[in-house]
Amino acid sequence: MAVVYWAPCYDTFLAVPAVSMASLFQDVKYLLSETSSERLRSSVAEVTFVGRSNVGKSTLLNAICRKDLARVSRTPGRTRTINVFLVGHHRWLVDLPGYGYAKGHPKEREGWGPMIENYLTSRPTLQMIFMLVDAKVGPTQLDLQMLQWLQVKGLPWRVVATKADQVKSSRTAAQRQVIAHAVGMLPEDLAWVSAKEGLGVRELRNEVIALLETDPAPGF
Ligand SMILES: Nc1nc2c(ncn2[C@@H]2O[C@H](COP(=O)(O)OP(=O)(O)O)[C@@H](O)[C@H]2O)c(=O)[nH]1
Ligand SMILES: [Mg+2]
Repeated sequence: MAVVYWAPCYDTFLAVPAVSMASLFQDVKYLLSETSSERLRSSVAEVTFVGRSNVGKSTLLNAICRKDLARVSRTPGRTRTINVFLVGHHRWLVDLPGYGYAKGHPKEREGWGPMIENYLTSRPTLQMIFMLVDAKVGPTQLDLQMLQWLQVKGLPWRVVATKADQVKSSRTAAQRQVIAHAVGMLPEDLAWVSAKEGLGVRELRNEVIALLETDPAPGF
């Protein structure tokens, strides 16, 4: 439940969350790594990031959190697990393994699908799946397959185009349009970010904060 404060200078009640997510976001901590979503406990709210390997996920997560979280997820064994970062009280940022990486290891790749799919379909408090695609390359076949799967499952998603600094400014509008069209979004709804140059990072951070500010379910 949000705590409702009476603000005398306003002519209405203001619902102010009991915790200030914006301030908690300054102290994001690594919480745990799991291979099975069944062993994950409940959260109040969580958002997750998916994308193919090398799309810039770790770099973007670091930029959003203003912290070197990637160091943790790069330690051996953790690149293929569900990595949970604690943003606030039972509020999570969830880093999923990159897909389409182990070209030569089909057996390993087989295992990632179910891990990712089970996680994505078993979290009632999952507020948003940020699906990262490379701004210059555009969505790959695998990206489009994942997106289609998210839509079939009725899961909340939003496409984030990464490494936008690699697209010439004269090409930006056209490339944005191409990607948006490919993923079935309006160009203005496509998040356009460059972790390297900081473009769009603050907006994305604010979006994550707003998503995680959800009130806990009764009895949580
Ligand atoms: N130019 C550019 N390169 C980036 C950006 N973000 C990440 N990279 C580079 O892309 C490569 C893969 O990034 P990483 O975050 O490890 O990708 P991940 O495998 O998806 O976690 C690295 O060499 C990064 O330096 C960006 O915004 N701009
Ligand atoms: Mg990574």
